[in-house]
Amino acid sequence: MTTEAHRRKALEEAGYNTFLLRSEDVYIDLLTDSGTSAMSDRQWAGLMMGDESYAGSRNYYHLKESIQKHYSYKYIIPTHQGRGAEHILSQILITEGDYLPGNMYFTTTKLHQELAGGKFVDVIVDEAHDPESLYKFKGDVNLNKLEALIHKVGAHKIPYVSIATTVNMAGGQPISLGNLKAIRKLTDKHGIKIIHDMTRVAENAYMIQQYEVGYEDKTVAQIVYEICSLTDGATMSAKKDAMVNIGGFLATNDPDVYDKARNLVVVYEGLHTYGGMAGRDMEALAIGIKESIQDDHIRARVGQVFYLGEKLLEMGIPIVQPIGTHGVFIDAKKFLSHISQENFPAQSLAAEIYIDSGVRAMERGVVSAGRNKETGEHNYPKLELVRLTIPRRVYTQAHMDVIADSVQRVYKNRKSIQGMKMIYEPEYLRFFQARFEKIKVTSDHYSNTDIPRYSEAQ
Ligand code: P61
Repeated sequence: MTTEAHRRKALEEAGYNTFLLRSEDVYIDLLTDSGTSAMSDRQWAGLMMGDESYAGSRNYYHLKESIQKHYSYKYIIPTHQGRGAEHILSQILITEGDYLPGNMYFTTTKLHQELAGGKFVDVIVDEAHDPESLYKFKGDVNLNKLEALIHKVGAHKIPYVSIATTVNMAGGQPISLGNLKAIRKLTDKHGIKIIHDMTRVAENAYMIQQYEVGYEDKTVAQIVYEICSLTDGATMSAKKDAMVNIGGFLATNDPDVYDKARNLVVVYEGLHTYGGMAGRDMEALAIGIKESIQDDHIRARVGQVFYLGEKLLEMGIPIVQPIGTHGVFIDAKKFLSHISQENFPAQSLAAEIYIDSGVRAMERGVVSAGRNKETGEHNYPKLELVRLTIPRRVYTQAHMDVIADSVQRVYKNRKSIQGMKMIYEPEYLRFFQARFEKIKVTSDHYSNTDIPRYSEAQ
């Protein structure tokens, strides 16, 4: 635990960017669920069975079997993490001038598509951009939008449709199997592939089991398998669902894509039987995959996120609904309605929560959305969110209570919170390293600045 004075100094030194804080200055770390989950006793035992041979490690074969058995894909290539797989796949499948429709953008996925010469097109349902819509499957694709794009640019300009399970930027929202089957039908008609960003597929499957008619008696493992079977290939950041600290892979059913990927991976990651991973990490991943699709595990995992979300809703805090599966996403536009989007409300809110309690959250709004490649202007997403991300098997319900109390305190004093200006902006994925300054109050814009902060009021 740190003092408020300590946190104020630490955050100022970090340029008001929670990515730039030292973890030692953080009390409860909700920056991400990526690589931050706790490995099980079995996974740790797996580390001890690491076969660190340069080529043909035993652990690679175990990982391959685990992916084939649980995820259905035929060919696999380990990579150091998700973006390593995105890079290789984008370089192979995309040519200059191609269009990549998807169920909302993800930062690294879109960047790799652009670096390969493609243009991302959002074809998600409109409900996904509305934090208050209670639609259960906000990860669904609007088939009319997809069909319109195919007619406009031609199927030959669309190498694949990107389907994420779940949709991170929409607030951890699932896609339904009914929708995925309809996408499969449409893409089959036009000879277009489906590439699956399967980073949180088990969480998505759990929501299907809970809400989609006809799946209530299926296991999460069965639903995961069915989702994967409907797609042609996948990129995976194994640091989420599969609960390893590092790792990922690229999977495909297409022998030609596999051949090219097997060759390209040796340029950027490592030999095709380890990609970017140590043997021991491949072993922990092979075991983590199996654990991640167990019903009891996933119910407890998503249940904890729901516990926090429901608590915040009871407190009247505006959050994205339905509650997501890997975190609770605060609607910063509504929370800080006096700060205009160009002054980064979500960035400002994440900073304020950290100062209040040492809870580290992440901005998912205009800073994350970057700039329009053609005009150079900021992209202004409809969703301006702060993500409270819950690592798996790490925190207790008591931690959730501490988090909710902190958000409530900040909410009570919200009118005193100021916006920010960006003073340093890196070229790629700017949110990771951008720096900010608080805006000096010069007008009556902040009408309630006389409300004392919680600590001052005490
Ligand atoms: C996260 F702020 N996610 O949620 P890699 N697809 C999807 C992801 O969620 C994902 C990757 C691909 C992170 C880490 C992170 O803008 C950010 O293993 C749905 O991280 O390379 C990663 O997988 C990429 C945080 C990534 C970000 C990008 O916290």
